[in-house]
Amino acid sequence: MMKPTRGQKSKNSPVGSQCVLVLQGPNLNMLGSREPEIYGHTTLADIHRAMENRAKALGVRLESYQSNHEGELVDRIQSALAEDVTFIIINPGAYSHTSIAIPDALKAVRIPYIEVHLSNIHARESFRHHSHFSAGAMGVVCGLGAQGYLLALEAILDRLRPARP
Ligand code: CA2
Repeated sequence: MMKPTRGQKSKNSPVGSQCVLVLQGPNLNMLGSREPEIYGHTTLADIHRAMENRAKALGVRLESYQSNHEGELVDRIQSALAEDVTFIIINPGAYSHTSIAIPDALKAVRIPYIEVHLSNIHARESFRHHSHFSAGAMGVVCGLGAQGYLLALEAILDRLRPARP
């Protein structure tokens, strides 16, 4: 039998033992207080609360982490290995367009991730059109505001549900 790769637990793993890590990049701590015309009025705490409620209802653990520093995000991804994180949801913020170290860490730990952007990066300045995270992502959600995080979580929860006999 093939061993499941990291992040893809065997069909027999109980849903309740699984953990989703939500990573937020630089400046996203200001969400809801600045530039609401681009990023909306919802705060990071609101987003995490809504995600936590949804995950809890299905017995899935959710961990959230925001940092303004590239190395700290790399460290957090590396720590996820020891914590048996099953999936990652990440909005890398401006690091989407500049970082090699963070996507390298995601590749190294082999934990599947979904990339989320509040705004439609393709409808903005050309330097935002390319993300170093997209090619390695399970999926990308962009332009749907705070709802994007919940949609990403829903896709993950769907994949965690035990297969029907
Ligand atoms: O649309 C997104 O989610 C972005 O990842 C947000 C980044 C931006 O650099 C990316 O191109 C697209 C910026 C995050 C800044 O967040 C703020 C939130 C509130 C007020 C000011 C900045």
